[in-house]
Amino acid sequence: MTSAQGARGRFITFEGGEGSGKSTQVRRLKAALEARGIEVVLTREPGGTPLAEAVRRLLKEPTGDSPCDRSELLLFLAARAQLVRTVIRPALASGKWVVSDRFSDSTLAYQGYGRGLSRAFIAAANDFACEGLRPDLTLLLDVDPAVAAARMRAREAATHTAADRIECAGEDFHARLRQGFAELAAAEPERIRVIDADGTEDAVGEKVWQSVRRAVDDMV
Ligand code: T5A
Repeated sequence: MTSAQGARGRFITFEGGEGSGKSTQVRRLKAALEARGIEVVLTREPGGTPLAEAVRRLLKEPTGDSPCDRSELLLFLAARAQLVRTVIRPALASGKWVVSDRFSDSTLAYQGYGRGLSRAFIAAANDFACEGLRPDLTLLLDVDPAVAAARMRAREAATHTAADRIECAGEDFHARLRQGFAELAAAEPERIRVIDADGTEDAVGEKVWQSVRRAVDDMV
């Protein structure tokens, strides 16, 4: 594992489609790392700063003016630039580990493979927004779409919420996303580890921990 551009902390991201269990595993990993004496900062995308949380609301809640694909891309990038500059880089520089629920691979998957915008442009724009920062390790939670859909329906029923604009994008869109994530992982197998996330929370958590453990052993 290479370090995040000279920073002492480590930067781990979770990626995957909706309902793959990222938020659940992010919380579990934080607890596991803290139990080993590692200070952890959790972030989520879009969000994680007041400005980025405001952008999240623009992207996820109805405004009466649905963003066009290019506008959507630029909003995700604006939120990321703020998060990297004000939260992630300072945390890494002070030796903390940062665990993020989504990061730049989501933009390549959703706005690139999903919406069909230029992936070369997105890669360059990601680099600009992140000032060159890249994750040390990315856990890609891959789940059967039917399993993910069942989890989302169960959550919506339990919390009396409805699917948001992007979650409603349709089966073709979500099939392109899954394929896109798989291609990103194949292109960078050292950084992106694919985790079969169809199992129970405990079973997935164990696979995540096995992927992270080597990095922890190197650090503590
Ligand atoms: N987006 C984001 C882009 O289009 N471009 C970008 O650049 C970025 C950064 C973000 C949206 O923005 C898009 C992607 C998204 O559409 P969000 O609300 O943050 O929106 O959505 P997600 O990141 O997809 O988060 P979700 O909460 O929808 O999915 P998670 O985090 O993968 O799943 P989680 O952990 O919340 O679990 C979902 C449900 O399943 C249960 C949980 O208890 C929960 O109820 N669950 C399990 N059940 C059984 N077995 C397991 N192993 C389970 N794991 C979790």
